[in-house]
Amino acid sequence: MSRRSDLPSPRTSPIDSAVLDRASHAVAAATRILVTSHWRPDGDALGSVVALREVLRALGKEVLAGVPDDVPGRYSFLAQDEPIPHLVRQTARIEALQPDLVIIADTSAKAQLEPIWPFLQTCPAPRLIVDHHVTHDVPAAAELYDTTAGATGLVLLDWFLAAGWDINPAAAQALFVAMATDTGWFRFSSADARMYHAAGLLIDRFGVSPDALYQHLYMNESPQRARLLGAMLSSLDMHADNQLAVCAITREMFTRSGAQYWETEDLINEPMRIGTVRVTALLIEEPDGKVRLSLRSKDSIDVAAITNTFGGGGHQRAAGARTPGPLETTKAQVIAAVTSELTAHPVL
Ligand SMILES: [Mn+2]
Repeated sequence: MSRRSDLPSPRTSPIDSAVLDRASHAVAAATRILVTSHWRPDGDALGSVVALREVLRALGKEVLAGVPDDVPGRYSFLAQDEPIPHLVRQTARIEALQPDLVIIADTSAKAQLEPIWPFLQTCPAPRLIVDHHVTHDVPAAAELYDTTAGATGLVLLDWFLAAGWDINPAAAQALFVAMATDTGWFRFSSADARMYHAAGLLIDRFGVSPDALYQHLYMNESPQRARLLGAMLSSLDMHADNQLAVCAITREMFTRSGAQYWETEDLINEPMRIGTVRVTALLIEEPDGKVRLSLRSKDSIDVAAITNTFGGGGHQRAAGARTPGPLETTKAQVIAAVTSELTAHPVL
């Protein structure tokens, strides 16, 4: 393997240092800061919110950091001493704070902020956005916007280092969780050299323990979920020359396993382990009989284009839709739609 010392350091943020400085000055000028992120918060959203809370408080700022939603139980360890509040239930606290800066992390889309957007829209404080998503329709006075970053946590880490601010152990852990969860524990293509270097830095210089975090995040499931996984896998059907895996979770499986609907997160990735599989479809029967359809693709098959025909959307490799059901009808339609895409785009 050749050495590629001619390449710039993978630690380099593509954000101009003048832009980083502008964001740091916005913080320096503020005393009361509201920090928030998107609804249905994930590890990147919550990790970013917690990291900002820690770092800004260490700078002497008064900080209210919350999300417009409940925090999923798997992330509660991030903020054990002071749980992350559901901001929509805390509007009195926001009004009492009278923020002179609002920082929005891991989204810049109004639709993602919907429960809190009416408040944000009328709040006179300047807005600072830190984000890595393509959808971008929230105006801001300053923005740290880097679509090449695999996580908002990575954009934040680069900013904190550039600003020379203290990153305490809770902030370092939160940044690591943000980066690890948004890259599927450093497996997705978004886990590039810059991401691995940043993770190494958090371990080496800031004392993060990946093993403990992995256990919190991924080895912490309920027996009910394990039973649901078993039921889902026994429903596995292969189509299109074993290129399409189809699984279904019925209402009866929920009842039998005792698992909750939110515990279906990540289940769709299991059939993706099959070597011949290019697309996986998971159909989940909801309490009202409607069907939540999820599709994943390993290669060039655009599953968002397929879910669009069912009134849904998403990304090229991960998309979803809700259909009126019943389950068997949706299943037959999905098998037909995906099979025709697979046939039209054979592996070369
Ligand atoms: Mn993210």
